[in-house]
Amino acid sequence: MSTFLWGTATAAYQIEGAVTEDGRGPSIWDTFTREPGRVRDGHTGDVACDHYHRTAEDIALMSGLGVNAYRFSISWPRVLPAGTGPINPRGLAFYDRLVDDLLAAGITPVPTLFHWDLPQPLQDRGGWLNRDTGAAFADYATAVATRLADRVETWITLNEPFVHMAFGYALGVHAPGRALLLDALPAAHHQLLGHGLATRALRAAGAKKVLISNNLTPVWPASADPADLAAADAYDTLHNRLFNDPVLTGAYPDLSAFGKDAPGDDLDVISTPVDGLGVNYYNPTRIAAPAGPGFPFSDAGLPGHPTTAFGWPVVPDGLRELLTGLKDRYGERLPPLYVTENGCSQADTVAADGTVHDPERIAFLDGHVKAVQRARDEGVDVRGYFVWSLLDNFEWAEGYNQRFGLVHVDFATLRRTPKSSYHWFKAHLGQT
Ligand code: PNW
Repeated sequence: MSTFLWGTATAAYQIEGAVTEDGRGPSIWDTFTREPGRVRDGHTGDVACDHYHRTAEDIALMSGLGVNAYRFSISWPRVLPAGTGPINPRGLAFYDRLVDDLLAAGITPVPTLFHWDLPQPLQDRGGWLNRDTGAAFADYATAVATRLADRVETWITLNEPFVHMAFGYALGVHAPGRALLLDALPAAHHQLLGHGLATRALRAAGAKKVLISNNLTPVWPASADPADLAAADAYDTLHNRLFNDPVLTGAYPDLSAFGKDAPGDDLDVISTPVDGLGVNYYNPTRIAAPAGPGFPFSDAGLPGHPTTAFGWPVVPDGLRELLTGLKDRYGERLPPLYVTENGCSQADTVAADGTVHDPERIAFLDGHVKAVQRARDEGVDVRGYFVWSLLDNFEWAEGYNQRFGLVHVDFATLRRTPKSSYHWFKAHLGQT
């Protein structure tokens, strides 16, 4: 049995800052954050947590926490400033050092290759609406793995292709800010194609384990009314099955509820076997029949549960339900599962005595870690759990206004202060 991975997760644009340093090229988030009205309070990732200059301090925080793994993302425009073409040696060297420093601290590095920061030059050619972006992604994967796969065993291709398609291309609330509604579906297909091509490229360069991280949600119909049941099925198809089925079964789900055919073929590439499925879980979704024209469902909200500062309902058993539901749906085809993100936003401040108290986060983590344990007791092969996030960071369209960290960051001084949840997590690690 391999060691259970206990870790924290971050993403490059959310923590690194240093956006023009050492030859990094622009990403779509550099562009998007500069457009008025896109991000709350006009915040950008220009400085973020300044992790680029503070990796030693941040690794020490992880050592102090006692985790054995760290999920971070690699900034594509740091490694390939034009998206394709020549490697930027200083960009790649940053991750090379990070990997060495993590290993020296006894922490297993788990890099994600794409956490939404597409090089702007690729967006200028259509981004993920352009099939060529899939091939460019595989070339980038080759460049990174050729350098790091001698020390990095486990890789994640994409982070949450659903959110990138839905928020970035369908609704326009994330970069690149396109509001194409269901015409965004090619962005799903080309991300999945990129995933499959990158999986092959990673293996060819020596990677031992390849995962994809999908954000998944149990879908609860608002009632037993057939219209609500059909709407819930449609939502489940779009959010969960569109990104799991092609990878795990080699077939797209039926999209006729959306009036759409499968967004492409390439299923032999997309279904290249993976060694694990990364599961990012935040909450279940309650769905009712559509309220008007547009999508064939509506979000019915989930009253009667505590909520996070983001307003997201807190339903720990939803994680057990999700994990066991994956086993029920995919059976023998389901690879080992890794919870690659789970966490909550809470508004915390540093008290006069220098401490940060976040009891809601402790309750959240306690409930969800126990839910993972129940899923394992029910026979689901879960091999890791990563808290989102190590640090308070740039929360996309919310800027710095939502805090997900085990460690508080004062964005004026960049001072890090471990919260009470950090001390709680340290004391409870390994109890699953
Ligand atoms: C994830 N939703 O995004 C991302 O992977 C992280 O970068 C992010 O900071 C974290 O969760 C917290 O938001 C999500 O609306 C964004 O369902 C939106 C949703 C879920 C996850």
